Amino acid sequence: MASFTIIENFEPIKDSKMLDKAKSFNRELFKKTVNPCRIIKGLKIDESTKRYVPNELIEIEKMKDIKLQQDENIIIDFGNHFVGKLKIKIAHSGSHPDAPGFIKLKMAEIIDELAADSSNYEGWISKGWIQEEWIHIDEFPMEIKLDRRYALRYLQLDVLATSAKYKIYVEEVSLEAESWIDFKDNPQLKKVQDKELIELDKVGLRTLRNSMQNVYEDGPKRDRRLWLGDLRLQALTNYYSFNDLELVKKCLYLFSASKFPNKSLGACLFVSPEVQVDDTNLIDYSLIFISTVYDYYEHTKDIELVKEFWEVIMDQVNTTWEFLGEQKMTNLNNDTFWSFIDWNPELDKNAAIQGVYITTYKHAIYLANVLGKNTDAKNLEEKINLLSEVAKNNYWDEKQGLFVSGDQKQISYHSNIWMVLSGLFDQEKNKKILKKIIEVKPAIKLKTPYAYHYFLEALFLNDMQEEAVKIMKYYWGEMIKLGADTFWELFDPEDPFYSPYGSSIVNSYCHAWSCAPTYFIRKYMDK
Ligand code: RAM
Repeated sequence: MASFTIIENFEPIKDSKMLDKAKSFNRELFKKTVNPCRIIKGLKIDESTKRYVPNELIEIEKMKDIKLQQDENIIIDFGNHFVGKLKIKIAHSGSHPDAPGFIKLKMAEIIDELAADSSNYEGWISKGWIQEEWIHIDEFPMEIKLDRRYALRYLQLDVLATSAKYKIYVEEVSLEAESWIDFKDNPQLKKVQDKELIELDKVGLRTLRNSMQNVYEDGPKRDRRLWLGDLRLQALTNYYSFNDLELVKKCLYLFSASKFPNKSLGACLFVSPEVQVDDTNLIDYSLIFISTVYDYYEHTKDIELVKEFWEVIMDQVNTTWEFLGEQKMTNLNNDTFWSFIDWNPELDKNAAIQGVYITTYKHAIYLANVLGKNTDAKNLEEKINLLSEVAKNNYWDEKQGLFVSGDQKQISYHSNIWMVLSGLFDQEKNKKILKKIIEVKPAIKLKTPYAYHYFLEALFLNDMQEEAVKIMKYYWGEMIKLGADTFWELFDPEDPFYSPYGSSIVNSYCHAWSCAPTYFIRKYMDK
């Protein structure tokens, strides 16, 4: 099911002061030249995982010996996931070329993307995200410097045309990797000895670095832009690893620089050629802005920053409050894209959203008290009391000992996780709920590392570290077993090719909302 919004004649409010502040953080990205490490000849299916794996590996020194004729290809492996610009020198062997060469380049984060045929793509998000280029070569050798930045580990070159008189080969190839973070900056774990956890942390860290570009991108292959829900989790992980405060501030200012006409913050933002909020508003993402400022304050105790954003925070409180109407709860289905929570079309989101309201409004109260905004704090407290009352009366099912959502009284992980996070009940009861949900294994599953992040948070906050580590190893660990160099946007261990977009070829395989292991390991276990 397609999930997008189009608003006709959309006219965002611009805030030039916020924009100038955001711009003051602009800086050059760090660069590093990466050379390939091996050649892959052909792919085959691994029967146990149903995923593609290399058929044969060839040393990189032999790259120039591989002369390709029409309909042949070469796969170049850079050994790990990088984000940057490619340089390729293509030469010929044989007679003087009597016709242009015609090649296709395919850039892939994981091997399976190479095997997918983009001409069969029928998903509902744009085909433009598939990383491919078609190039004519009129004169050999030709040095190709791709302008477009790509996210890749693998580069496949298909020869679409030569002539009977000559063959094509790759003489040189390299990648200029880019990141907001210096490539030398590699924060190490101090205490953790468990090898699986060390590996999870490493992959999480790489995921974060590769998506830290001119903004916190959700994924450097797709959507290559700033999303609010993603930003919060990236910033949190960053505090415990690279600890770069500038990019977080830059992104907070950017979101505040272009808003919806009612002052609500958009779910995501374009920064180029000009900063403009997208015409998508997700109620949970607007609310999560509050928590992103709260987290920043908790980490830095920078009261000045809270002051600067207080008005924006209260705008989010007011617009989201209006959204609730008389009942002080939502009652919406998934026919429109009004909230996110997770990429699970079966999910009834209403209970979970109520949990997001209470959680984030509590963060707002905390900040109101920090600033001494007593009237705002009192006002927020009244709202929270009402929301909590409504939550208990409408979503709590005493008999089952779980929260349920919607007319069908749906049981999901999501409703229970968010209600636990909202602190409606005490820790003892929260533990019971979390244990029960693990035992019940609801049919409505978590489909993204984003949703899993909040599951881990609920477990860690309620003193259930053992269960959290088990889940971390099961979920993120399984991605590593399947060959992940960076963590993926979407993953269901029981349905590993899951995609809400109509095809997993457009899934992002370096998606920074999935760095949870790095955050939780460093925050709770590496002390
Ligand atoms: C997708 C992206 C992004 C997320 C939104 C809701 O487009 O994966 O990360 O925040 O969905």
